[in-house]
Amino acid sequence: MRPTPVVQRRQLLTALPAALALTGCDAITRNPTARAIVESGEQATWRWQRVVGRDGLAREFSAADISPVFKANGTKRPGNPEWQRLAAGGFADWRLKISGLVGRELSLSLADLARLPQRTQITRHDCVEGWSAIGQWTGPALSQLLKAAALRDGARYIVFLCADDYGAEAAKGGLQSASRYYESIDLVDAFHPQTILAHSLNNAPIDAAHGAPLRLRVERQLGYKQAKYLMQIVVADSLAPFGGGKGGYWPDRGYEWYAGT
Ligand SMILES: Nc1nc2c(c(=O)[nH]1)N[C@H]1C(S)=C(S)[C@@H](COP(=O)(O)O)O[C@H]1N2
Ligand SMILES: [Mo]
Repeated sequence: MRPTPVVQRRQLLTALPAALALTGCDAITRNPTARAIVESGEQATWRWQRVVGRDGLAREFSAADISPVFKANGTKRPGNPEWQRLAAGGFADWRLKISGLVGRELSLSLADLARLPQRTQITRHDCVEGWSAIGQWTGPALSQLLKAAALRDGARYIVFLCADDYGAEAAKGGLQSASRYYESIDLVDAFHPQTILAHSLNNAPIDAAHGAPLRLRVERQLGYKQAKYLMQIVVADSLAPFGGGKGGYWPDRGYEWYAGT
């Protein structure tokens, strides 16, 4: 097997934010097949970024526009014991896992996420139930994390698995039970500059009602895409294996998967 040119490896490694806790990194960089996959994944990332450059931004507002009260909707406090245990510990033990079609699986604490470059944006959240609210969200761009995880060829969707079983439906347990909230977006939205994983709302850590400790903000889409209580991100080539196969809790129940505003 031809060794990877040193310069290529260096580029790959310097592209990784130093703050990220890596799992299985050594094993992957030592394995020539895995290494080739990682490198082709970077090219896929690059191609997508070129596409994203043409896309517009959602409107951003000024501090004076921030709603005095940001309504909470859907789950306001997940009932499952794992989330409650994590919340009781101030989310010190919470980790965001990134897995699936990646060259490197990641497991990130809130401190890891806070050490990355942050984006703050004041945007309007529109719920299909007929209310809107303007809030200021802060967190790292999703694109940074996906670059660090190194998407593999075939990656088409980013799937967000949440901690809550929705509403009155019986909790059957497990991140992929039918009652579990989840959402997904394509790579264009995933690499969009306003797509962030927010840990703060209006300069304070997100509270239980609004999705503690971390939620998706994908600003060109409607409220139900803004997945709260994130636990795991899966990079996938198909939505079929998740939930009812339509890419989200509400899309499985008839809502549009692409909920552009
Ligand atoms: N995990 C999870 N995410 C969710 C929901 C939910 O019930 N659970 N509700 C969705 C809907 S319909 C809306 S309008 C927004 C509400 O976010 P908010 O509570 O911060 O206003 O979150 C979305 N994301
Ligand atoms: Mo909503």
